[in-house]
Amino acid sequence: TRKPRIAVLFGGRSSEHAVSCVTAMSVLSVIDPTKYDVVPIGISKAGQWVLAGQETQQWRIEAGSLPEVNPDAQAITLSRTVTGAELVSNEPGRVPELLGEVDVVFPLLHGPFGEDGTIQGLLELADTRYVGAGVTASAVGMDKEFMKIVLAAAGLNVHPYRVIRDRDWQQSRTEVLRKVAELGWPVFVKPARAGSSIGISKVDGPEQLEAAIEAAREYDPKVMVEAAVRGREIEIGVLQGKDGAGPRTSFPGEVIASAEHSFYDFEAKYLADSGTEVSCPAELPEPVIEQLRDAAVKAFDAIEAEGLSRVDFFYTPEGELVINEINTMPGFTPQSMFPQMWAASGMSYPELVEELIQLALQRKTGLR
Ligand code: G1L
Repeated sequence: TRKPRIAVLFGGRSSEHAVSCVTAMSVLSVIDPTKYDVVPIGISKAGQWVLAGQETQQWRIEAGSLPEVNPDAQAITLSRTVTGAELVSNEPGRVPELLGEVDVVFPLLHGPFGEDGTIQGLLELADTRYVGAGVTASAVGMDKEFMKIVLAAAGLNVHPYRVIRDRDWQQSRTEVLRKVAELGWPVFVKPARAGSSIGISKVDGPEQLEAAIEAAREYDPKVMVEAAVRGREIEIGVLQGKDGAGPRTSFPGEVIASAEHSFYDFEAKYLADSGTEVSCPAELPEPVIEQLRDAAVKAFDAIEAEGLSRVDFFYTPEGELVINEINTMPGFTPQSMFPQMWAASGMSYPELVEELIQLALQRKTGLR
């Protein structure tokens, strides 16, 4: 019997192309080659699919720096161009053909065309198993408005927000600004559907608001404005249960931001040694940990997530838990919060990757 073939899909037409490349390198380095055939498939920034080749030496990057990305390269560029890469296709028509030969896909793609359910839809159509959330959960997890609606409907404590749609911004700006001001200050202004922390600003008063909305609109015509919550940032990892059992939770971790970062930003989130610390298990009273685990499982089930999710909370000085978001595609290098929390809970990075592959292999394809 042949070994299961695992395709790692990375790169992609997103602002997090480089982060995805780094993550793929980490994942590829821990997949057991005696157990699986590994097929690294890169997607260039221009959207070309590229078979990246097996020589993992080429995947090494200089410590602490992001790989260079050549926007119009035929291949994905890491520290240098991946040589020997074969251009798979420019035409969507050949993509399912390629995927048909694969047992499980690791879709390490973020943002529009990756985390939003589109890749998952392509994989569903190709009857190909994959790691992580399905179409609906990916789409809901990507859209901060629908995420909040679903989480609130599940009885979770969501903090106040306003959504600014393109038409409202074009036609009733004064009204929009007035509604946002009702939230009080400061507020966080974010693109509603950009995966990372890109396009986000903290706004301390009305005079900075329009500029912040325009900045977010660079990434998405739909903008989410959230009331700031004072409190500790506590996150928790959720893994789908085995053999139909309920979801499992890690110990909660605490994000401790350094002085250089006004909040948990892009750099702090994805790069090692950039001034953010993870403390896991977070120092919290036992009943609060229980509440967190319970709320995280509720969130996971509410969006019908599969595989894995990181659920982020604020723990206020009054002892209240507010859910900030559920992320179906969390940062996933060994230094990222999600793997760190599982490591502190007794599951190493290689074990975590193996667990996700096993969960994906057990999935049904086709109608379900
Ligand atoms: F495949 C998984 F496991 F579902 C998965 C997919 C994507 C886990 C984590 C991620 N994360 C990312 O792709 C990223 C946050 C590195 C963006 Cl590129």
